[in-house]
Amino acid sequence: MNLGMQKVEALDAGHFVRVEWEDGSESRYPCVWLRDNCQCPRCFLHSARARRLVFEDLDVNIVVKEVALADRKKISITWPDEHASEYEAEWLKKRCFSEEARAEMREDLFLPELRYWGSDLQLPEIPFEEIMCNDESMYQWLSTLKKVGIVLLTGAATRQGELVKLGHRIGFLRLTFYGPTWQVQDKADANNVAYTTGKLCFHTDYPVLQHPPGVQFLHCIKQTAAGGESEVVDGFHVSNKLKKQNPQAYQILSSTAVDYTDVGVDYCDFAVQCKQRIIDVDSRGQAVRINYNNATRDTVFDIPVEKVRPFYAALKEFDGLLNSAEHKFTYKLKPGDIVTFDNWRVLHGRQSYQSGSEVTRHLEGAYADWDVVMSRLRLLRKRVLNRD
Ligand code: OGA
Ligand code: NM2
Ligand code: ZN
Ligand code: ZN
Repeated sequence: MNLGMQKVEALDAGHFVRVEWEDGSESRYPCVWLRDNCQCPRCFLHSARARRLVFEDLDVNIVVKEVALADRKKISITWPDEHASEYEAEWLKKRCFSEEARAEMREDLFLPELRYWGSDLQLPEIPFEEIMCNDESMYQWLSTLKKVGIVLLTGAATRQGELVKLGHRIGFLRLTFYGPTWQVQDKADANNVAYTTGKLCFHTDYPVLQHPPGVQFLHCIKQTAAGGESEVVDGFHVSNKLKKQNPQAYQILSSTAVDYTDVGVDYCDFAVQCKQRIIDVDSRGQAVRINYNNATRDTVFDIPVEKVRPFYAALKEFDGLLNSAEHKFTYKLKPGDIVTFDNWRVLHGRQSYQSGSEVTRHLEGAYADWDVVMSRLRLLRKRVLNRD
């Protein structure tokens, strides 16, 4: 990382700057990018770590007037209008445009590595107390949550309010129409199927929101004796399988906009509508978010009539794979457990249980956004790996 530079030169009539590193490797930087990213106080506000330069002042055809090695750790550039810029070796090296350097930076910033699982999942567990008071454990928790998609926190108090504490530890929770946190229990005139004793088939929460919550927490406060078991499945793993086994079904689910609806009263009154693809994919066709809740899928279905049956057939294929014994993992929450999972990746369900005059099962739930969780993860990673 502390590599110096041994040579610097302008190329292509001043449109590029080429740096030769001490190990003989080279990097090329477009001059428009260098000018855009001048780090001087006129161009860059260091207190905000943000660009001051306004785009209208950037000449996209700019060329260097002069470029020189200030020392082995710094280059200096003079621009045609005599503006002077300096760039440090380490700063440049990290921003090299080579495929390898960009991949390294991407991994550093987004931690994209995923570990897929099926019924063989070894549910990662960390004591709640540990993550609340130890940064290293907190880092272990969030990095595993990102990589595996699910972590069980154990030994929390069996009363409401633990998730609010967890939220403060991360930063803040995501408020929705069901409140800052919400109580999963059998309710009279339930405003959501989750608030009954019925079976919940595999779903992701809240696809009716345009930006569904990225992370979900379910804290078991009370567990019923019979029934109420939890099920989870790795939606990305199953999507990969579907793509291989039935590319046409995958194509339909990743392109059809499905209507979702949620109307009622809770934190306040609401009438939410949204169109989501059940499998959201990136530009390479890789699943990046599952948006599937059979309960809130609207009766309104805004697609041409001849596409309706093929859509149901495709969804049947996906649902069949989700529920296959090789893919799903079953467990039962105990009072004091908090299951934390990637709500964009992991689908969850629960077995039905007996209703009665008393509440025999009570979970407190909450959401967080991936932006907030990843932000905390980056900060912890820097601190834990000692890279401030
Ligand atoms: C939910 C949910 C799971 C459970 O409330 O959305 O999935 O075990 N609950 O009750
Ligand atoms: N609850 C659990 O999409 C959904 O309706 C998921 C949300 C009610 C907050 C359930
Ligand atoms: Zn400048
Ligand atoms: Zn749910």
